[in-house]
Amino acid sequence: MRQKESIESIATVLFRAEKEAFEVDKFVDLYPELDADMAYRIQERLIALKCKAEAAKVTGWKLGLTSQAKQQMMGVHEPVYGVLLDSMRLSEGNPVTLAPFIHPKIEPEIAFVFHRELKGPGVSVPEVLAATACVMPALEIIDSRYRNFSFTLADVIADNASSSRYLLGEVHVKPDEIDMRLSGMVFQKNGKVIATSTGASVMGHPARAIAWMANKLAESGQSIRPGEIVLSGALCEATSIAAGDTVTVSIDGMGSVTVVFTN
Ligand code: OOG
Ligand code: MG
Repeated sequence: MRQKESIESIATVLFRAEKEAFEVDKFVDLYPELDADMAYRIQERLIALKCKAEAAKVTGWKLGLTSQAKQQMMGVHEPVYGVLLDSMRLSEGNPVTLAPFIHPKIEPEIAFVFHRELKGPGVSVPEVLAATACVMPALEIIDSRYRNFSFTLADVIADNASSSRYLLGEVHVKPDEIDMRLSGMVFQKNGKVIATSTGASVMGHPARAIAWMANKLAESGQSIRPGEIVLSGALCEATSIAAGDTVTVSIDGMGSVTVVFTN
């Protein structure tokens, strides 16, 4: 009983923190029973609250902390997943106001779109690739609701893996047209290269992150459904953003995506 109440109150605080753009302290200190399983239940409640308030629909999933760079930066040792809603998607070409965010950062990812259901357990990399309609470069804006982006694995899961917004590139590549491990990535802010990486930085192959998630989702009877979008997790560390910044990710064979930020 107490756990159900804790789930409800943590989900409500995280929902309000995003809506009203305030920071909260991580919850593990207050709720010692908060583990990854409980955190995914909080995430489900949080998504239900957001869907209701924003009349939003689930459009896919995001992976987080799938590269060593990100795991080290955040001090965790395994990936996490979160839910994507239609209300989180931005389109390229429109300047993005920083007004709704707390302390946003941006990171380059590879997005997968599925034409077939992917249901674990036992999903492998070739199965992920066979179920993939296309891949494209993506930029994810993350905005942890926790003070200074300071959280444990359970905290970040509860907070829907710091999700905020995302943009997709327009070039759609079939997965058998490229070797995604070798896809070179250039991440630029205001014309300057701030990081370079390759697809292999995501768990050796971005599709391995997707397989991990499909198998993890199976534990709660869920799957990746046809038409859904999945973000692979960042290929390098996230960078902070300020008004006036222009950020671009370019990936070999996949084109690029650019976003401009305003006040
Ligand atoms: C957690 C979200 C991580 C990624 O791509 O690794 C994430 C965070 O860093 O706040 O979205
Ligand atoms: Mg991300």
